[in-house]
Amino acid sequence: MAFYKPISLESPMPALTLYSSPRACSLACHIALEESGLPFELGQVKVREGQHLNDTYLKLNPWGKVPALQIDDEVLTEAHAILSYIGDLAPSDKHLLPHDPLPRARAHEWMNFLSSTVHIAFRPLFKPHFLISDEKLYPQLQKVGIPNLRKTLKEVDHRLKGRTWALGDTYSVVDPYLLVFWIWSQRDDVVAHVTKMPNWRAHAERIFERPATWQCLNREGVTKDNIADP
Ligand SMILES: N[C@@H](CCC(=O)N[C@@H](CS)C(=O)NCC(=O)O)C(=O)O
Repeated sequence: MAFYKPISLESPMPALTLYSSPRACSLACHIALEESGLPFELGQVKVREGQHLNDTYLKLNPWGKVPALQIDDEVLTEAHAILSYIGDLAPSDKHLLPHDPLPRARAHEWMNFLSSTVHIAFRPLFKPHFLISDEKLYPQLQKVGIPNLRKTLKEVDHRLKGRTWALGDTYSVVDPYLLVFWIWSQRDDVVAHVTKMPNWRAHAERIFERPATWQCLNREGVTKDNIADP
């Protein structure tokens, strides 16, 4: 039972440019592209320097967020959508996104959980100004937000129990997406707020052993020395 139509060998490979910012959620797409072996270019958009709001980038992605993937003359946004696209475009022997319905749905279950719940759970710590204007209320926000973050991250750890990779035995586009939030959870300003997550730690250690991971981190200017910087 195959619902997946392989991309024809005759169809030309699209030109791909990924716009990514160091340590941002776009890192997942960067690593997935590197793992896929597909040719791509990297456009660096340093969010901390406000480059996501400059005219050139806003012309490409008026939403002003990373990641964005330029595919020939189209632009695709949202990490979940870009990872799915990379998984489908990658050579099938890479197995970056399952083809069969249930494992494929599991991949989407993970990616949706990561984008809609895990990513957002960091907001009270990282971007309180997106949620409330009065700085005096930040401690109130964090009083609720930090336990929620802790619980959400613990849930990720729980879901990884007994698994080598997010989907079981095979590395997929979900795994580098998990790595992004692991790195965030180990930031100097976060780590004290979260509990031990042994399953997720072991998962992250496995990803750090893959050459593509450090190739991408280093390409974005992230090293072992600065990986936990806020
Ligand atoms: N829902 C989007 C979220 C994208 C997003 O918020 N990206 C952050 C970096 S992790 C960003 O561009 N931030 C710029 C800003 O805060 O305005 C996705 O999953 O791709």
